[in-house]
Amino acid sequence: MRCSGYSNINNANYFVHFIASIMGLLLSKIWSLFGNEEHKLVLVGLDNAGKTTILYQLLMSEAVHTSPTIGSNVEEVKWKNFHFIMWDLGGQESLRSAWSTYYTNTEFIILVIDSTDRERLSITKEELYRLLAHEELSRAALLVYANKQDVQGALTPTEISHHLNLTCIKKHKWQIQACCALTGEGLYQGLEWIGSTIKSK
Ligand SMILES: Nc1nc2c(ncn2[C@@H]2O[C@H](COP(=O)(O)OP(=O)(O)OP(=O)(O)O)[C@@H](O)[C@H]2O)c(=O)[nH]1
Ligand SMILES: [Mg+2]
Repeated sequence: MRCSGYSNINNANYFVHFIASIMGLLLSKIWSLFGNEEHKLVLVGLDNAGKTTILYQLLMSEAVHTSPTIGSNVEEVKWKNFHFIMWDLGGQESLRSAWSTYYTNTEFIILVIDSTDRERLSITKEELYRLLAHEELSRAALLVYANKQDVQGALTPTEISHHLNLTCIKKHKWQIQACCALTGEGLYQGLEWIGSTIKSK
């Protein structure tokens, strides 16, 4: 009799824990639907790719005058129900070794590419695979912006995808999006993909 009483208490405990975890899940889903959850994104890419231009285009809907970033810029971007914390990292060679200090809790890597910079695509590729191998980015998804599509002769997303071997990336969700940071064209399609990736989690 005592044994069965003990097991009833145990069952009741399990039930309470089960209900509590379901409630927790529901609350976190509702919390994220109302845009209260922050999502950390890092913008990486070689110098002159257009990262800072993209960040301020998303923030202010205009093309700002930029100078090369030394260190980083960080801004909160609210879009639809999403609340993004966007870190824009300086892309000069001497600054790239510091990128990894920004990776903790990153949900999305945004790799910005100057689609006219054919010569340095192999360097971008090296940097891409180095960051994808980083432990702190093992769960991050990758959005590639093929920027500067307004310039004649710019590589297409398909060509860039081919050069970077994107189809070989299996451990990370990824997407490539053509864009022009000066006009903002294509930037929001990229955010749409990020939004749908968040919702599918
Ligand atoms: N034509 C064209 N120029 C662009 C575009 N996006 C950025 N630029 C220009 O490219 C130059 C570099 O842009 P930035 O945003 O400063 O580049 P960045 O990636 O932040 O560079 P670092 O801070 O050095 O890493 C600037 O002169 C921008 O105006 C674009 O879509 N089209
Ligand atoms: Mg910059």
